[in-house]
Amino acid sequence: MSAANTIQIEETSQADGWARTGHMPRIAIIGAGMSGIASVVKLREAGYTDLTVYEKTDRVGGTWRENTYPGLSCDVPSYWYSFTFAPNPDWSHRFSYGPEIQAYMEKTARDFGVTDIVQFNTPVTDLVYEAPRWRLTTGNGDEEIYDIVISATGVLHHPVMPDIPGLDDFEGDSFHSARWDHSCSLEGKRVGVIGTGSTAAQIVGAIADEVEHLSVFQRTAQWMVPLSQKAYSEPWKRTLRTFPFLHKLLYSFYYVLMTRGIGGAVLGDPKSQQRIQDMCEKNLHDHVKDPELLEKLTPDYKAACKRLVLCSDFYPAITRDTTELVTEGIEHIDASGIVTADGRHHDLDVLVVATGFDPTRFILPTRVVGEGGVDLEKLWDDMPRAHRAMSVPAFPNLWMIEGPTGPIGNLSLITISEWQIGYVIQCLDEMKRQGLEAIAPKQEAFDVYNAAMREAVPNTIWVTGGCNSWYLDKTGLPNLYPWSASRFRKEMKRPDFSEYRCIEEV
Ligand code: N01
Repeated sequence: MSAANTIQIEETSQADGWARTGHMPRIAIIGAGMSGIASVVKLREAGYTDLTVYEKTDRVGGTWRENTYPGLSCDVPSYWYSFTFAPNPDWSHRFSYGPEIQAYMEKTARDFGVTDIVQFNTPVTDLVYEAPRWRLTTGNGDEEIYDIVISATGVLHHPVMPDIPGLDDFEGDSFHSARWDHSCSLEGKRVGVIGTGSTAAQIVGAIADEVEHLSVFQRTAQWMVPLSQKAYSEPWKRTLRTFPFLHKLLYSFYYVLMTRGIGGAVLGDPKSQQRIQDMCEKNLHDHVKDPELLEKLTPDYKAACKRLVLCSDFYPAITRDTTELVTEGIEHIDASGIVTADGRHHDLDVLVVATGFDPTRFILPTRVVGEGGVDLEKLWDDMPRAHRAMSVPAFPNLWMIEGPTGPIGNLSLITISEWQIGYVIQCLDEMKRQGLEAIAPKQEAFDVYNAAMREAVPNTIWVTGGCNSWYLDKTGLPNLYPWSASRFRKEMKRPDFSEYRCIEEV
Protein backbone atom coordinates (compact mmCIF):
# COMPACT_ATOMS: atom_id res chain seq x y z
CA MET A 1 0.00 0.00 0.00
CA SER A 2 1.35 3.48 -0.81
CA ALA A 3 2.18 5.79 2.10
CA ALA A 4 -0.37 8.24 0.72
CA ASN A 5 -3.15 5.72 1.25
CA THR A 6 -2.64 5.40 5.00
CA ILE A 7 -4.70 6.64 7.90
CA GLN A 8 -2.90 9.60 9.41
CA ILE A 9 -1.91 9.07 13.03
CA GLU A 10 -1.66 12.33 14.91
CA GLU A 11 0.08 11.06 18.09
CA THR A 12 0.99 7.76 19.65
CA SER A 13 -2.13 6.32 21.19
CA GLN A 14 -2.17 5.35 24.84
CA ALA A 15 -5.37 3.44 24.38
CA ASP A 16 -5.57 -0.25 24.98
CA GLY A 17 -8.72 -0.80 22.99
CA TRP A 18 -9.67 -3.55 20.61
CA ALA A 19 -7.41 -2.74 17.70
CA ARG A 20 -4.24 -2.47 19.81
CA THR A 21 -4.84 -5.50 21.99
CA GLY A 22 -6.32 -7.72 19.34
CA HIS A 23 -9.72 -7.89 21.06
CA MET A 24 -12.90 -8.29 19.12
CA PRO A 25 -14.48 -4.82 18.68
CA ARG A 26 -17.94 -4.41 20.17
CA ILE A 27 -20.17 -3.29 17.32
CA ALA A 28 -23.70 -1.88 17.62
CA ILE A 29 -25.92 -1.91 14.57
CA ILE A 30 -28.98 0.31 14.66
CA GLY A 31 -31.91 -1.03 12.66
CA ALA A 32 -32.88 -4.55 11.58
CA GLY A 33 -33.97 -3.71 8.03
CA MET A 34 -32.13 -4.92 4.98
CA SER A 35 -28.94 -2.91 5.73
CA GLY A 36 -28.89 -4.16 9.32
CA ILE A 37 -29.34 -7.76 8.19
CA ALA A 38 -26.64 -7.41 5.53
CA SER A 39 -24.29 -5.75 8.05
CA VAL A 40 -24.52 -8.66 10.47
CA VAL A 41 -24.00 -11.31 7.81
CA LYS A 42 -21.07 -9.54 6.15
CA LEU A 43 -19.35 -8.53 9.39
CA ARG A 44 -19.53 -12.08 10.72
CA GLU A 45 -18.21 -13.40 7.44
CA ALA A 46 -15.24 -11.03 7.89
CA GLY A 47 -14.61 -12.29 11.43
CA TYR A 48 -16.34 -9.54 13.44
CA THR A 49 -18.64 -11.42 15.76
CA ASP A 50 -19.34 -9.21 18.79
CA LEU A 51 -22.46 -7.68 17.29
CA THR A 52 -25.70 -6.33 18.77
CA VAL A 53 -28.59 -5.07 16.68
CA TYR A 54 -31.04 -2.52 18.11
CA GLU A 55 -34.46 -2.47 16.51
CA LYS A 56 -37.13 0.02 17.52
CA THR A 57 -40.03 -2.31 16.62
CA ASP A 58 -40.82 -5.97 17.19
CA ARG A 59 -39.80 -7.34 13.79
CA VAL A 60 -37.00 -7.23 11.24
CA GLY A 61 -37.66 -5.93 7.72
CA GLY A 62 -37.43 -2.12 7.92
CA THR A 63 -39.38 -0.47 5.13
CA TRP A 64 -41.02 -3.79 4.18
CA ARG A 65 -42.27 -4.25 7.72
CA GLU A 66 -43.45 -0.65 7.94
CA ASN A 67 -45.26 -0.38 4.60
CA THR A 68 -48.20 -2.74 4.21
CA TYR A 69 -50.47 -0.76 1.90
CA PRO A 70 -52.46 -2.53 -0.84
CA GLY A 71 -50.44 -2.96 -4.02
CA LEU A 72 -47.11 -2.61 -2.17
CA SER A 73 -44.39 -3.94 -4.42
CA CYS A 74 -40.80 -3.30 -5.31
CA ASP A 75 -40.14 -1.70 -8.66
CA VAL A 76 -36.59 -3.07 -8.68
CA PRO A 77 -36.41 -6.58 -10.20
CA SER A 78 -36.48 -9.38 -7.60
CA TYR A 79 -33.29 -11.12 -8.69
CA TRP A 80 -31.41 -7.85 -8.20
CA TYR A 81 -33.33 -6.79 -5.09
CA SER A 82 -31.81 -9.76 -3.23
CA PHE A 83 -28.85 -10.25 -0.93
CA THR A 84 -25.87 -11.69 -2.80
CA PHE A 85 -25.48 -14.17 0.06
CA ALA A 86 -29.12 -15.27 -0.02
CA PRO A 87 -30.18 -15.87 -3.62
CA ASN A 88 -33.83 -16.79 -3.78
CA PRO A 89 -35.02 -19.21 -6.47
CA ASP A 90 -38.58 -18.89 -5.16
CA TRP A 91 -39.36 -15.30 -6.11
CA SER A 92 -42.87 -15.54 -7.48
CA HIS A 93 -42.69 -12.46 -9.74
CA ARG A 94 -40.19 -10.36 -11.64
CA PHE A 95 -41.11 -7.48 -9.32
CA SER A 96 -41.86 -8.78 -5.86
CA TYR A 97 -44.82 -7.81 -3.75
CA GLY A 98 -44.26 -6.37 -0.29
CA PRO A 99 -45.34 -9.37 1.83
CA GLU A 100 -43.03 -11.68 -0.12
CA ILE A 101 -40.06 -9.35 0.42
CA GLN A 102 -40.90 -9.07 4.12
CA ALA A 103 -41.00 -12.89 4.34
CA TYR A 104 -37.62 -13.03 2.55
CA MET A 105 -36.15 -10.50 5.02
CA GLU A 106 -37.45 -12.53 7.97
CA LYS A 107 -36.23 -15.84 6.53
CA THR A 108 -32.78 -14.44 5.71
CA ALA A 109 -32.50 -12.95 9.21
CA ARG A 110 -33.44 -16.33 10.71
CA ASP A 111 -31.26 -18.45 8.40
CA PHE A 112 -28.18 -16.33 9.09
CA GLY A 113 -28.72 -16.05 12.82
CA VAL A 114 -29.42 -12.32 12.72
CA THR A 115 -32.72 -12.48 14.59
CA ASP A 116 -30.94 -14.04 17.59
CA ILE A 117 -28.85 -10.93 18.20
CA VAL A 118 -31.56 -8.30 17.73
CA GLN A 119 -32.84 -6.41 20.75
CA PHE A 120 -36.40 -5.76 19.63
CA ASN A 121 -38.58 -2.87 20.81
CA THR A 122 -35.39 -1.06 21.73
CA PRO A 123 -34.95 2.33 20.06
CA VAL A 124 -31.56 3.97 20.44
CA THR A 125 -32.18 7.41 21.88
CA ASP A 126 -28.63 8.71 22.42
CA LEU A 127 -25.18 8.13 21.06
CA VAL A 128 -22.44 10.08 22.77
CA TYR A 129 -18.82 9.84 21.71
CA GLU A 130 -16.46 9.25 24.61
CA ALA A 131 -13.14 8.86 22.81
CA PRO A 132 -12.46 6.36 21.45
CA ARG A 133 -15.84 4.68 22.02
CA TRP A 134 -19.57 5.39 21.90
CA ARG A 135 -21.95 5.42 24.81
CA LEU A 136 -25.29 4.14 23.51
CA THR A 137 -28.50 4.73 25.44
CA THR A 138 -31.76 2.99 24.61
CA GLY A 139 -35.37 3.99 25.12
CA ASN A 140 -35.43 1.61 28.09
CA GLY A 141 -32.72 3.69 29.74
CA ASP A 142 -30.02 1.01 29.33
CA GLU A 143 -26.50 2.17 28.54
CA GLU A 144 -23.79 0.25 26.71
CA ILE A 145 -20.33 1.12 25.43
CA TYR A 146 -19.39 0.21 21.85
CA ASP A 147 -16.19 0.52 19.84
CA ILE A 148 -18.03 0.91 16.56
CA VAL A 149 -21.56 2.01 15.70
CA ILE A 150 -23.20 1.25 12.38
CA SER A 151 -26.40 3.09 11.60
CA ALA A 152 -28.66 1.02 9.36
CA THR A 153 -31.78 3.07 9.93
CA GLY A 154 -32.82 3.54 6.31
CA VAL A 155 -33.62 6.67 4.34
CA LEU A 156 -37.39 7.13 4.17
CA HIS A 157 -38.92 6.16 7.49
CA HIS A 158 -40.48 9.33 8.85
CA PRO A 159 -43.90 9.79 7.24
CA VAL A 160 -44.77 13.38 6.35
CA MET A 161 -48.32 14.55 6.95
CA PRO A 162 -49.27 17.45 4.69
CA ASP A 163 -49.78 20.85 6.18
CA ILE A 164 -53.40 21.10 4.99
CA PRO A 165 -55.86 23.07 7.15
CA GLY A 166 -58.47 20.86 8.77
CA LEU A 167 -56.67 17.53 8.27
CA ASP A 168 -57.49 16.57 11.86
CA ASP A 169 -61.15 17.55 11.44
CA PHE A 170 -61.87 14.66 9.07
CA GLU A 171 -64.27 12.27 10.80
CA GLY A 172 -63.84 9.26 8.51
CA ASP A 173 -60.88 6.89 8.62
CA SER A 174 -57.65 8.61 7.72
CA PHE A 175 -54.08 7.35 7.70
CA HIS A 176 -50.66 7.78 6.09
CA SER A 177 -49.71 5.17 3.48
CA ALA A 178 -46.94 3.89 5.76
CA ARG A 179 -49.39 3.45 8.65
CA TRP A 180 -52.10 1.56 6.78
CA ASP A 181 -55.13 0.77 8.91
CA HIS A 182 -56.07 -2.78 7.93
CA SER A 183 -59.12 -2.70 10.17
CA CYS A 184 -60.66 -0.21 7.73
CA SER A 185 -62.43 -1.88 4.82
CA LEU A 186 -62.48 0.13 1.59
CA GLU A 187 -65.19 -1.92 -0.05
CA GLY A 188 -68.03 0.23 -1.28
CA LYS A 189 -66.52 3.39 0.24
CA ARG A 190 -65.71 6.82 -1.17
CA VAL A 191 -61.95 6.98 -0.86
CA GLY A 192 -59.60 9.92 -1.36
CA VAL A 193 -55.86 9.52 -2.01
CA ILE A 194 -53.60 12.55 -1.64
CA GLY A 195 -50.45 12.25 -3.75
CA THR A 196 -49.38 10.58 -6.98
CA GLY A 197 -45.83 9.38 -6.15
CA SER A 198 -44.57 5.79 -6.35
CA THR A 199 -46.62 4.83 -3.29
CA ALA A 200 -49.90 6.44 -4.36
CA ALA A 201 -49.58 4.97 -7.87
CA GLN A 202 -49.40 1.46 -6.41
CA ILE A 203 -52.27 2.10 -3.99
CA VAL A 204 -54.54 3.61 -6.65
CA GLY A 205 -53.85 0.67 -8.98
CA ALA A 206 -54.68 -1.80 -6.23
CA ILE A 207 -57.85 -0.33 -4.74
CA ALA A 208 -59.67 1.26 -7.68
CA ASP A 209 -61.92 -1.70 -8.38
CA GLU A 210 -62.79 -2.30 -4.74
CA VAL A 211 -64.04 1.13 -3.76
CA GLU A 212 -67.32 2.78 -4.69
CA HIS A 213 -65.58 5.98 -5.77
CA LEU A 214 -61.94 7.03 -5.80
CA SER A 215 -60.75 10.65 -5.81
CA VAL A 216 -57.05 11.04 -6.52
CA PHE A 217 -55.69 14.43 -5.52
CA GLN A 218 -52.73 15.21 -7.76
CA ARG A 219 -50.54 18.25 -7.08
CA THR A 220 -47.96 17.43 -9.77
CA ALA A 221 -48.30 14.95 -12.61
CA GLN A 222 -45.81 12.09 -12.68
CA TRP A 223 -44.04 10.37 -15.55
CA MET A 224 -44.61 6.63 -15.37
CA VAL A 225 -42.72 3.78 -16.97
CA PRO A 226 -44.73 0.59 -17.50
CA LEU A 227 -43.73 -2.20 -15.17
CA SER A 228 -43.30 -5.46 -17.09
CA GLN A 229 -44.58 -7.70 -14.32
CA LYS A 230 -44.35 -11.41 -14.84
CA ALA A 231 -45.05 -14.48 -12.71
CA TYR A 232 -42.31 -17.12 -12.56
CA SER A 233 -43.30 -20.71 -13.29
CA GLU A 234 -42.49 -23.71 -11.12
CA PRO A 235 -40.21 -25.29 -13.78
CA TRP A 236 -38.23 -22.01 -13.92
CA LYS A 237 -37.83 -21.98 -10.13
CA ARG A 238 -36.67 -25.60 -10.27
CA THR A 239 -34.10 -24.64 -12.91
CA LEU A 240 -32.76 -21.95 -10.60
CA ARG A 241 -32.52 -24.42 -7.76
CA THR A 242 -30.65 -26.87 -9.97
CA PHE A 243 -28.27 -24.27 -11.44
CA PRO A 244 -27.60 -21.74 -8.69
CA PHE A 245 -24.99 -19.95 -10.81
CA LEU A 246 -27.92 -18.54 -12.81
CA HIS A 247 -28.64 -16.22 -9.88
CA LYS A 248 -25.36 -14.42 -10.43
CA LEU A 249 -26.15 -13.95 -14.10
CA LEU A 250 -29.63 -12.64 -13.38
CA TYR A 251 -28.34 -10.31 -10.65
CA SER A 252 -25.74 -8.88 -13.03
CA PHE A 253 -28.20 -8.68 -15.92
CA TYR A 254 -30.68 -6.58 -13.94
CA TYR A 255 -27.90 -4.49 -12.41
CA VAL A 256 -26.65 -3.54 -15.88
CA LEU A 257 -30.15 -3.08 -17.28
CA MET A 258 -31.30 -0.75 -14.52
CA THR A 259 -28.10 1.22 -13.98
CA ARG A 260 -27.50 1.76 -17.71
CA GLY A 261 -31.15 2.35 -18.57
CA ILE A 262 -32.32 4.67 -15.83
CA GLY A 263 -28.87 5.66 -14.51
CA GLY A 264 -27.82 7.18 -17.83
CA ALA A 265 -31.02 9.23 -18.08
CA VAL A 266 -30.54 10.63 -14.60
CA LEU A 267 -26.89 11.52 -15.03
CA GLY A 268 -27.33 13.70 -18.07
CA ASP A 269 -26.92 11.31 -21.02
CA PRO A 270 -29.30 12.84 -23.61
CA LYS A 271 -29.90 9.56 -25.49
CA SER A 272 -30.90 7.62 -22.36
CA GLN A 273 -33.02 10.52 -21.18
CA GLN A 274 -34.86 10.63 -24.51
CA ARG A 275 -35.40 6.88 -24.42
CA ILE A 276 -37.02 7.10 -20.98
CA GLN A 277 -38.98 10.18 -22.04
CA ASP A 278 -40.34 8.35 -25.11
CA MET A 279 -41.22 5.32 -23.03
CA CYS A 280 -43.18 7.44 -20.55
CA GLU A 281 -44.99 9.41 -23.24
CA LYS A 282 -45.96 6.23 -25.09
CA ASN A 283 -47.16 4.66 -21.85
CA LEU A 284 -49.36 7.67 -21.13
CA HIS A 285 -50.77 7.94 -24.66
CA ASP A 286 -51.38 4.19 -24.92
CA HIS A 287 -53.56 4.23 -21.83
CA VAL A 288 -55.20 7.64 -21.67
CA LYS A 289 -57.32 8.69 -24.62
CA ASP A 290 -59.50 11.42 -23.10
CA PRO A 291 -57.77 14.71 -24.07
CA GLU A 292 -58.69 16.51 -20.84
CA LEU A 293 -57.37 13.70 -18.66
CA LEU A 294 -54.31 13.38 -20.89
CA GLU A 295 -53.51 17.03 -20.35
CA LYS A 296 -53.90 16.74 -16.59
CA LEU A 297 -51.63 13.70 -16.47
CA THR A 298 -48.88 15.19 -18.63
CA PRO A 299 -46.01 16.52 -16.51
CA ASP A 300 -44.40 19.84 -17.41
CA TYR A 301 -40.88 18.61 -16.60
CA LYS A 302 -38.56 15.94 -17.96
CA ALA A 303 -38.92 12.24 -17.18
CA ALA A 304 -36.62 10.99 -14.37
CA CYS A 305 -36.44 14.46 -12.77
CA LYS A 306 -38.55 13.11 -9.93
CA ARG A 307 -37.92 9.50 -9.00
CA LEU A 308 -39.38 7.54 -11.90
CA VAL A 309 -42.62 5.79 -11.06
CA LEU A 310 -42.61 2.28 -12.50
CA CYS A 311 -46.20 1.19 -12.51
CA SER A 312 -48.62 -0.35 -14.99
CA ASP A 313 -51.74 -0.26 -12.84
CA PHE A 314 -52.16 3.48 -12.31
CA TYR A 315 -53.41 4.59 -15.75
CA PRO A 316 -56.00 1.78 -16.08
CA ALA A 317 -57.22 2.70 -12.59
CA ILE A 318 -57.35 6.43 -13.18
CA THR A 319 -59.37 6.00 -16.39
CA ARG A 320 -62.14 4.01 -14.68
CA ASP A 321 -65.60 5.58 -14.49
CA THR A 322 -65.49 5.37 -10.73
CA THR A 323 -62.17 7.20 -10.42
CA GLU A 324 -61.65 10.95 -10.63
CA LEU A 325 -58.33 12.73 -10.97
CA VAL A 326 -58.60 15.99 -9.06
CA THR A 327 -56.00 18.59 -10.02
CA GLU A 328 -57.52 21.63 -8.32
CA GLY A 329 -55.42 22.45 -5.28
CA ILE A 330 -56.67 21.29 -1.88
CA GLU A 331 -58.03 24.25 0.02
CA HIS A 332 -58.96 22.57 3.26
CA ILE A 333 -60.31 19.38 4.79
CA ASP A 334 -63.49 19.19 6.85
CA ALA A 335 -65.37 16.48 8.73
CA SER A 336 -66.74 14.82 5.60
CA GLY A 337 -64.18 15.39 2.87
CA ILE A 338 -61.88 17.69 0.95
CA VAL A 339 -62.68 21.16 -0.36
CA THR A 340 -60.65 22.16 -3.42
CA ALA A 341 -59.71 25.66 -4.57
CA ASP A 342 -62.71 25.77 -6.96
CA GLY A 343 -64.99 25.54 -3.92
CA ARG A 344 -66.05 21.95 -4.66
CA HIS A 345 -66.61 19.55 -1.80
CA HIS A 346 -65.35 15.99 -2.39
CA ASP A 347 -67.33 13.69 -0.06
CA LEU A 348 -65.13 10.98 1.42
CA ASP A 349 -65.46 8.09 3.84
CA VAL A 350 -61.73 7.28 3.91
CA LEU A 351 -58.71 9.50 3.33
CA VAL A 352 -55.34 7.97 2.40
CA VAL A 353 -52.41 10.33 2.79
CA ALA A 354 -49.61 9.23 0.44
CA THR A 355 -47.48 12.34 0.80
CA GLY A 356 -44.10 10.70 1.31
CA PHE A 357 -41.38 10.91 3.90
CA ASP A 358 -38.93 13.32 5.46
CA PRO A 359 -35.70 12.57 3.58
CA THR A 360 -33.45 14.56 5.95
CA ARG A 361 -33.51 12.27 8.99
CA PHE A 362 -31.39 9.12 8.50
CA ILE A 363 -30.13 8.21 12.00
CA LEU A 364 -32.13 11.04 13.60
CA PRO A 365 -34.10 11.45 15.90
CA THR A 366 -31.39 9.60 17.86
CA ARG A 367 -29.35 12.32 19.58
CA VAL A 368 -25.84 11.91 18.23
CA VAL A 369 -23.08 13.86 19.96
CA GLY A 370 -19.59 13.65 18.50
CA GLU A 371 -16.16 15.09 19.32
CA GLY A 372 -16.22 18.40 21.19
CA GLY A 373 -19.96 18.02 21.86
CA VAL A 374 -20.94 18.52 18.21
CA ASP A 375 -24.61 17.61 17.75
CA LEU A 376 -25.30 15.84 14.45
CA GLU A 377 -28.82 17.23 14.01
CA LYS A 378 -27.59 20.81 14.47
CA LEU A 379 -24.59 20.20 12.24
CA TRP A 380 -26.78 18.85 9.45
CA ASP A 381 -29.41 21.57 9.84
CA ASP A 382 -31.87 19.67 7.57
CA MET A 383 -29.13 19.27 4.93
CA PRO A 384 -27.51 15.97 5.86
CA ARG A 385 -24.12 15.36 4.32
CA ALA A 386 -21.54 12.64 4.82
CA HIS A 387 -18.17 11.62 3.50
CA ARG A 388 -18.75 9.04 0.77
CA ALA A 389 -22.33 8.83 2.08
CA MET A 390 -21.18 7.09 5.25
CA SER A 391 -19.23 9.09 7.82
CA VAL A 392 -18.88 12.59 9.26
CA PRO A 393 -15.62 14.24 10.47
CA ALA A 394 -16.45 14.84 14.13
CA PHE A 395 -18.10 11.42 14.56
CA PRO A 396 -15.35 8.78 14.70
CA ASN A 397 -16.19 5.10 14.33
CA LEU A 398 -19.76 5.92 13.31
CA TRP A 399 -20.74 4.54 9.92
CA MET A 400 -24.03 5.10 8.16
CA ILE A 401 -25.25 2.51 5.70
CA GLU A 402 -27.58 4.27 3.23
CA GLY A 403 -26.43 7.57 4.70
CA PRO A 404 -26.84 11.02 3.11
CA THR A 405 -25.86 11.62 -0.53
CA GLY A 406 -25.73 7.94 -1.37
CA PRO A 407 -26.93 6.51 -4.66
CA ILE A 408 -30.64 5.82 -4.25
CA GLY A 409 -33.23 6.56 -6.94
CA ASN A 410 -34.27 3.51 -8.95
CA LEU A 411 -31.44 1.26 -7.72
CA SER A 412 -31.36 -1.85 -5.55
CA LEU A 413 -30.53 -0.45 -2.15
CA ILE A 414 -29.54 -3.94 -1.06
CA THR A 415 -26.63 -3.79 -3.49
CA ILE A 416 -25.61 -0.32 -2.30
CA SER A 417 -25.75 -1.48 1.33
CA GLU A 418 -23.57 -4.50 0.64
CA TRP A 419 -20.95 -2.33 -1.09
CA GLN A 420 -20.95 0.08 1.84
CA ILE A 421 -20.59 -2.67 4.42
CA GLY A 422 -17.66 -4.02 2.41
CA TYR A 423 -16.04 -0.58 2.71
CA VAL A 424 -16.61 -0.42 6.48
CA ILE A 425 -15.08 -3.89 6.88
CA GLN A 426 -11.97 -2.78 5.02
CA CYS A 427 -11.69 0.23 7.35
CA LEU A 428 -12.01 -2.04 10.40
CA ASP A 429 -9.37 -4.38 9.00
CA GLU A 430 -7.06 -1.43 8.44
CA MET A 431 -7.63 -0.18 11.99
CA LYS A 432 -6.75 -3.63 13.27
CA ARG A 433 -3.58 -3.74 11.14
CA GLN A 434 -2.45 -0.35 12.41
CA GLY A 435 -3.75 -0.70 15.97
CA LEU A 436 -6.04 2.32 15.68
CA GLU A 437 -8.90 2.74 18.13
CA ALA A 438 -10.92 5.37 16.27
CA ILE A 439 -10.92 6.92 12.84
CA ALA A 440 -12.96 9.65 11.19
CA PRO A 441 -12.83 11.31 7.79
CA LYS A 442 -10.60 14.38 7.68
CA GLN A 443 -12.53 17.61 7.39
CA GLU A 444 -10.55 18.44 4.27
CA ALA A 445 -11.48 15.14 2.60
CA PHE A 446 -15.13 15.65 3.54
CA ASP A 447 -15.05 19.19 2.09
CA VAL A 448 -13.37 18.12 -1.15
CA TYR A 449 -15.84 15.27 -1.62
CA ASN A 450 -18.88 17.42 -0.96
CA ALA A 451 -17.60 20.28 -3.13
CA ALA A 452 -17.16 17.84 -6.03
CA MET A 453 -20.69 16.66 -5.44
CA ARG A 454 -22.05 20.22 -5.45
CA GLU A 455 -20.25 20.82 -8.72
CA ALA A 456 -21.69 17.67 -10.31
CA VAL A 457 -25.35 17.88 -9.22
CA PRO A 458 -26.34 20.78 -11.48
CA ASN A 459 -25.73 18.48 -14.47
CA THR A 460 -28.16 15.85 -13.30
CA ILE A 461 -31.75 15.53 -14.45
CA TRP A 462 -32.88 16.21 -10.85
CA VAL A 463 -31.84 19.82 -11.43
CA THR A 464 -32.02 20.26 -15.21
CA GLY A 465 -35.35 18.44 -15.46
CA GLY A 466 -37.32 21.39 -14.08
CA CYS A 467 -39.20 19.73 -11.22
CA ASN A 468 -39.44 19.79 -7.46
CA SER A 469 -38.91 16.56 -5.54
CA TRP A 470 -37.92 15.06 -2.23
CA TYR A 471 -34.43 14.69 -3.71
CA LEU A 472 -33.85 18.44 -3.27
CA ASP A 473 -32.82 19.88 0.08
CA LYS A 474 -33.78 23.30 1.39
CA THR A 475 -31.08 24.97 -0.74
CA GLY A 476 -32.61 23.38 -3.84
CA LEU A 477 -29.71 20.96 -4.35
CA PRO A 478 -30.24 17.21 -4.68
CA ASN A 479 -29.10 15.22 -1.69
CA LEU A 480 -28.03 12.31 -3.88
CA TYR A 481 -24.96 10.74 -5.40
CA PRO A 482 -24.56 12.53 -8.75
CA TRP A 483 -22.35 9.97 -10.48
CA SER A 484 -22.82 6.47 -11.81
CA ALA A 485 -23.47 3.41 -9.69
CA SER A 486 -20.31 1.82 -11.08
CA ARG A 487 -18.27 4.81 -9.87
CA PHE A 488 -19.74 4.37 -6.40
CA ARG A 489 -18.94 0.68 -6.57
CA LYS A 490 -15.31 1.54 -7.37
CA GLU A 491 -15.18 4.01 -4.46
CA MET A 492 -16.47 1.35 -2.14
CA LYS A 493 -14.15 -1.36 -3.41
CA ARG A 494 -10.96 0.22 -2.13
CA PRO A 495 -11.11 2.92 0.57
CA ASP A 496 -8.56 5.69 0.29
CA PHE A 497 -7.29 5.59 3.87
CA SER A 498 -5.42 8.87 3.45
CA GLU A 499 -8.88 10.50 3.72
CA TYR A 500 -9.07 9.43 7.37
CA ARG A 501 -7.38 10.49 10.57
CA CYS A 502 -6.88 8.55 13.75
CA ILE A 503 -8.44 10.08 16.85
CA GLU A 504 -6.56 9.65 20.09
CA GLU A 505 -8.01 8.87 23.48
CA VAL A 506 -8.21 11.89 25.77
O1 N01 B 1 -43.69 9.84 -1.74
P1 N01 B 1 -43.33 11.01 -2.78
P2 N01 B 1 -43.95 8.30 -2.01
N1 N01 B 1 -50.75 18.37 -1.00
O2 N01 B 1 -42.65 12.06 -1.97
C1 N01 B 1 -47.80 14.73 -2.94
C2 N01 B 1 -39.80 5.06 -2.47
N2 N01 B 1 -40.77 4.06 -2.90
O3 N01 B 1 -44.30 7.69 -0.69
O4 N01 B 1 -45.14 15.82 -6.54
C3 N01 B 1 -50.91 17.60 -2.07
O5 N01 B 1 -42.61 10.49 -3.97
C4 N01 B 1 -46.60 14.94 -3.82
O6 N01 B 1 -46.87 15.96 -4.77
P3 N01 B 1 -45.66 16.78 -5.48
C5 N01 B 1 -39.28 5.81 -3.67
O7 N01 B 1 -37.95 6.18 -3.48
C6 N01 B 1 -40.28 3.00 -3.55
O8 N01 B 1 -44.86 8.10 -3.14
O9 N01 B 1 -44.65 17.03 -4.41
N3 N01 B 1 -50.05 16.66 -2.47
C7 N01 B 1 -46.44 13.55 -4.41
O10 N01 B 1 -47.34 13.31 -5.42
C8 N01 B 1 -40.17 7.03 -3.66
O11 N01 B 1 -39.66 8.12 -4.39
C9 N01 B 1 -41.12 2.04 -3.99
O12 N01 B 1 -46.28 17.97 -5.99
C10 N01 B 1 -48.94 16.53 -1.74
C11 N01 B 1 -46.78 12.66 -3.21
O13 N01 B 1 -47.58 13.44 -2.36
C12 N01 B 1 -40.25 7.27 -2.19
O14 N01 B 1 -40.42 5.99 -1.63
C13 N01 B 1 -42.48 2.16 -3.80
C14 N01 B 1 -48.68 17.31 -0.60
C15 N01 B 1 -45.57 12.22 -2.44
O15 N01 B 1 -44.75 11.48 -3.28
C16 N01 B 1 -41.38 8.15 -1.74
O16 N01 B 1 -42.54 7.78 -2.45
C17 N01 B 1 -42.98 3.26 -3.13
C18 N01 B 1 -49.65 18.27 -0.25
N4 N01 B 1 -49.46 19.06 0.81
C19 N01 B 1 -42.10 4.21 -2.69
N5 N01 B 1 -47.49 16.93 -0.09
C20 N01 B 1 -40.54 0.87 -4.69
O17 N01 B 1 -41.22 0.22 -5.45
C21 N01 B 1 -47.02 15.96 -0.88
N6 N01 B 1 -47.91 15.72 -1.88
C22 N01 B 1 -39.10 0.50 -4.43
